[in-house]
Amino acid sequence: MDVRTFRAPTMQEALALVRRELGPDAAVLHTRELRGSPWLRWIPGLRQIEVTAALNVNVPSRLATREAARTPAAAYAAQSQQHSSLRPAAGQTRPAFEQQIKGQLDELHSLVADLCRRTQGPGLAGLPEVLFRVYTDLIDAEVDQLLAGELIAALRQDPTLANVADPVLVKARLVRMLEHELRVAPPLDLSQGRRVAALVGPTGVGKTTTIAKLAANFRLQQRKRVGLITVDTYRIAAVEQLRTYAEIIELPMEVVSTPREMRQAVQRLSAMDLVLIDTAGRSPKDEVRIQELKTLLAEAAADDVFLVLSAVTHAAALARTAERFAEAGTTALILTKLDEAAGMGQVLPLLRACKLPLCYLTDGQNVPDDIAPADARRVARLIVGLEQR
Ligand SMILES: Nc1nc2c(ncn2[C@@H]2O[C@H](COP(=O)(O)OP(=O)(O)OP(=O)(O)O)[C@@H](O)[C@H]2O)c(=O)[nH]1
Ligand SMILES: [Mg+2]
Repeated sequence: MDVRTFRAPTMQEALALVRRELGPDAAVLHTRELRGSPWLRWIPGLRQIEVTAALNVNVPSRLATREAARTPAAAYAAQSQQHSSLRPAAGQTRPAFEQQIKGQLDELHSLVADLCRRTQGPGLAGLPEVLFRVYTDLIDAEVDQLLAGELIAALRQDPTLANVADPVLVKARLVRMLEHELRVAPPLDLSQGRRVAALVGPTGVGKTTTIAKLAANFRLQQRKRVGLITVDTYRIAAVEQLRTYAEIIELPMEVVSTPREMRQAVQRLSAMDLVLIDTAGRSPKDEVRIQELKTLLAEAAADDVFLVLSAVTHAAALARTAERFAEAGTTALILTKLDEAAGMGQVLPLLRACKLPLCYLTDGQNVPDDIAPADARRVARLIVGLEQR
């Protein structure tokens, strides 16, 4: 073993000497500062660093090679080589130690696999950039990850998109795909005779406001005779809210609280072209009150029972609500508050799965302007983000 000692005024210079004389594989065995008196060591030239180094010693070299020093990754690799001393803890047997490491690796593996599944969705590996862009836009528009993955997988199969790099063109294709899946119903048609329509749904979704919009449009623009009924007897303010609209638009209004009163009120309004029935918001969890509603509406012999849902509702809650209100005999959907929704993707599962067609859309508080008949293309464009509310 060739052990040699080098001295220089600084550590850097001493190590440079070691490297020059013994090469980059030399092992530094010891370093020390040679001090004279405390006063003398501040005098330039009197301070000395001594490095003892050797070749062919089985200890990791403390001299970073030039390659290792060049990049952070290489430096890290060189460093971790020096420190990769995974050992069993004191008292731990080798098999127990190996088992522990295996457990940690398995855990890490399942974490990474889960992360890949979440970020890629089904069938999205190696996705062309344009489809990846559309995928992330769908997620931004509140489309559920799995559903977005399914839609992208379907687009990927489409040969007409093979060389398309413009996300707008891909979205336009998606709109055509979706619009065929969305069921819409035409707006209320009074040409065939008188209609009785009720609006039901959870609290605060916009039932009363939507009734006012419909009533004002049919009365003021189409010159139809419109009558209102409210079964909202739980809160005086709710009755007053509808009465205010009735007075402004100059419409007859009835307040009912029992099935019998409902039958009588509908009869009193028999000369009307359209009777609109407002109901109190009900929690989808309240089965008793949904049954009450069913009995009341049966007495009214309603032609249309619109389920009013707010677009600012989570997909799962929309599906649950539609299912619960089906008990009351719902026939079509009205989607409100499009203007408040960040994206429209959350309504897509409902619109694809629900048997009820979408009939009206509302997008603001203004009576009577902020309402329009549902249009499948517009809804699809809103969902994929090609159109804002
Ligand atoms: N931004 C926005 N607000 C709306 C829309 N429709 C209704 N609103 C507002 O939503 C709030 C509740 O509206 P209502 O019509 O009272 O709701 P409701 O379903 O009758 O409520 P309950 O009778 O309490 O169940 C009001 O402030 C309305 O102005 C809409 O399309 N967009
Ligand atoms: Mg109301």
